[in-house]
Amino acid sequence: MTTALRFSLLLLGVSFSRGFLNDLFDEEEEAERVVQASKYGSLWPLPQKVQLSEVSFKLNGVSFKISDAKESTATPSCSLLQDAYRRYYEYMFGSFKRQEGRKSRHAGPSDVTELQVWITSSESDCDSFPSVASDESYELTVDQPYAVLKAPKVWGALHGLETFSQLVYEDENGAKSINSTTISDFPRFAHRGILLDSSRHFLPIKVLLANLETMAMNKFNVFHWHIVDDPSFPYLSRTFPQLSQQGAYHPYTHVYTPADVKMVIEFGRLRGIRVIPEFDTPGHTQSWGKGQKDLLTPCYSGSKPSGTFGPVNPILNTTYDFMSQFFKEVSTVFPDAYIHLGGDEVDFSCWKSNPDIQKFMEQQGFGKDFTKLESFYIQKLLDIVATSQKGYMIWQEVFDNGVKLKQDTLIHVWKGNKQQYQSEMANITSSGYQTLLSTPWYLNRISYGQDWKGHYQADPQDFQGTDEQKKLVIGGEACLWGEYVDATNLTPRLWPRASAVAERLWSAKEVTDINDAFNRLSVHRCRMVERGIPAEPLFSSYCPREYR
Ligand code: CP6
Repeated sequence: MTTALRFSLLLLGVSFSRGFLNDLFDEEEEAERVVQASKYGSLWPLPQKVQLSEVSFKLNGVSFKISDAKESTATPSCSLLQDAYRRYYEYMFGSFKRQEGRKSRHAGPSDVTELQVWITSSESDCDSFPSVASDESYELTVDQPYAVLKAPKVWGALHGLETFSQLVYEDENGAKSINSTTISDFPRFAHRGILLDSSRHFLPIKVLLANLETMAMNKFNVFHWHIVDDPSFPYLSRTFPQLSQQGAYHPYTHVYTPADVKMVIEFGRLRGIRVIPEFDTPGHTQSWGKGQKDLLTPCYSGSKPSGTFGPVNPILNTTYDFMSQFFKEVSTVFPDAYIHLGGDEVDFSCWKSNPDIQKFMEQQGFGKDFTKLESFYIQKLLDIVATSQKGYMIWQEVFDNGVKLKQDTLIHVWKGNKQQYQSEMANITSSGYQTLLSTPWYLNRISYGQDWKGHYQADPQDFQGTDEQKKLVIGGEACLWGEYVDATNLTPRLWPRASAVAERLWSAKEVTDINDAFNRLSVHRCRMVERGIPAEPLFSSYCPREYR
């Protein structure tokens, strides 16, 4: 049988079960080779509880409405919801509108004519920022004449709209259809993030927004913005404009102005996505030194300064004055309750070479242990940031070095092989700290073949520990470090590989069937393509509407 035939069957979506297909085609083919219909259609990430029926309804693009339910606590002035209704209407009927054949059709008795969105909690959160504690749950009932989407808060409604749009398919005549369905859904983990690095290469706002849009399609809820690093400093600081004037790749074209940053934050908020900036110190700060005199440690060659600079200079009061002012600004520009403070990969060789640092080490009784100096710096930085009422995230080294941390500190695991990251997660949680995993999800690393399967199989709670410890794992992040990534290749490198991480972090722990995942993800990827996102293919196949 031809791939084309299989695919047209696939497009019939949820109305065909696996059993039906197997009866028709007696030989079971390998999932790597041919896309087959999943009984869950193209739902991605898979909701917690799904009841699908074979009863199908038509949707009429002319008359179909998404509207607030009468009882909803969200008002018509909630532009977050109104914008989302418009977006999802466009995704469901946008390309359909331009096709012929449905103009003459009037709503029939078998139509779903409306999706009613019912916010049930007294506070809809319409004008709030999402947080780690936000309720993202929703319940969706598709029936005729109405489908009903119930959610305590707008955040669940956003996810439910995405799910509803994923249930829509075209029948054999190209008519938009949806099956009678009941879904009850909520995330397994509260923190589901993507890290993008805008320092190795400047990432235009357009690319950042397209990524946020795609994150929403995959129910990700945190954009970890690794905004500055050694190579460039594109963040335009109002307090210290010389940082980007001197440290950006270009002082006007390769910077994020306050207006740009605001736009990214609001675009994310409207999709239920938090924006957590990372200002990584004391290492990874070469670009900071260009616009801020005396911030970095002068390295020595013998008894003379060599002209090069190392990590932030931890022995000067001016360093901490600068950090106080800088993070005061950052904590007002970014509304999220958390800031990522980095603290990874500090190279001690420059500190070792500097006689003033050597003297300071002696005075403090640090001996030759430079992790003590690093901890001294981080300790002071954490105290500074804590005064601005923010929580902090830090890379695992800070914990490894024994820095005293506030109990609500989030420790981000990024290093090592599987065994190493598992024992790190066990250590962190047995000390009572919350943690996040990234080690298995370095999507900047590429290899030939279907590496999404490895990403899909990693589980952040897979380590030795009590239930109490497992509860301290609040999620994970897929990372796309920027050394080899700019606007030309970011989207296909990230998607749909990050989608594998999305399902691991959203769906129930038991959702591990790799063949079913392949079938659903293949169609989900085609949906992203149809929505204008150049997501790369999983394997040989084609999409009903190819990327143009
Ligand atoms: N930049 C910063 C990086 C990395 C880290 N921090 C990194 C390390 C190893 C790999 C990829 C990225 N480029 N600031 C580590 C958290 Cl494989």
